[in-house]
Amino acid sequence: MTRWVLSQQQHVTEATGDLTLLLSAIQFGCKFVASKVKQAGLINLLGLAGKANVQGEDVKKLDVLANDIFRNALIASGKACLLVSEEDDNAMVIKDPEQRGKYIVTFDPLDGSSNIDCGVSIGTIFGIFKVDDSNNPSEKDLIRSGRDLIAAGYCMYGSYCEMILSVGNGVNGFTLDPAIGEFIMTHPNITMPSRGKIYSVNEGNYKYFDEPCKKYVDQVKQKYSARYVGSMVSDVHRTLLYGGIFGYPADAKSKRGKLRILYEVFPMAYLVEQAGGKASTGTQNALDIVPEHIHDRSGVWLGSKEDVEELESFYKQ
Ligand code: P6P
Repeated sequence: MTRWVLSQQQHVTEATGDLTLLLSAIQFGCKFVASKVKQAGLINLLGLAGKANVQGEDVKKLDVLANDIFRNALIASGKACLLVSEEDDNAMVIKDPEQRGKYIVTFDPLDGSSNIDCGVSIGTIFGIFKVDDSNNPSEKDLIRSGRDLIAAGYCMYGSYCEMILSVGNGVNGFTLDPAIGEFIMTHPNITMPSRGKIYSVNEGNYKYFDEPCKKYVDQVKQKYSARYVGSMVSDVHRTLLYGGIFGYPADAKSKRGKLRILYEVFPMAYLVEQAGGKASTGTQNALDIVPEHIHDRSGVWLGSKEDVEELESFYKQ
């Protein structure tokens, strides 16, 4: 993966190598977390950390460890100036000017953590923005649309550990070879089919869905299979590779949706669009959303272009 990132850097005349080093730090964090996820049951890392996060969700021990790992790796890279983590109430400005770079990293260090204790796949999701003035970064630098992303990716800790990454010209997948501790390219140039045969949504929330959503689900279940892991990284990874549609719509229970814009919706929408798919709230392209706060949420449907456009047609009607 490092060799591939370096090859991409060579295409960019004004490249300084900063993004390469930042991605190297993220790679390191993913390798470290992958190792701890595998050992969690053996070294007493399962279970609750005994606190709630800004989302009011129970924090698992692995959530805390993963957050510390990525925060330390990103600070040590010297290429970030502002960090936004699902686990931290406020954005973190890199204090030492000597350690400050020109990138903002938004990340969910361990998404799907409600699945940790039962061994279901979980993952890290990240997005990378550039700032104009890295001397005075603030949360205001994040009140911008997902169109400003310069890179995004996720790492899925599943039956195999896979890093999916885009730096703006397509999507590539890299599988961790634990024997050598390197991510090896196994899924070059991932391109989604224009339509799939799987729909993925938590139908336990059906009674809360709005009418267009209910009509879409009633229709799509007549022709597609249902798959829902309940871990966004796993559901998106399957959708990216197999096609189809994944959704976590805003509904009467979650009026702004459940997924967070900056470090779940934007990175996944960016990746899906880079792979030829689409991401939408139902009425707006997900990448065009502009959050008001760093932990703002949004409803989202993403996947094969024709499947998402079919969903959107129910809102148009
Ligand atoms: P529900 C995991 O907690 C998460 O944030 C995403 O990974 C996942 O897509 C969603 O919530 C699942 O939510 O309400 O279906 O359990």
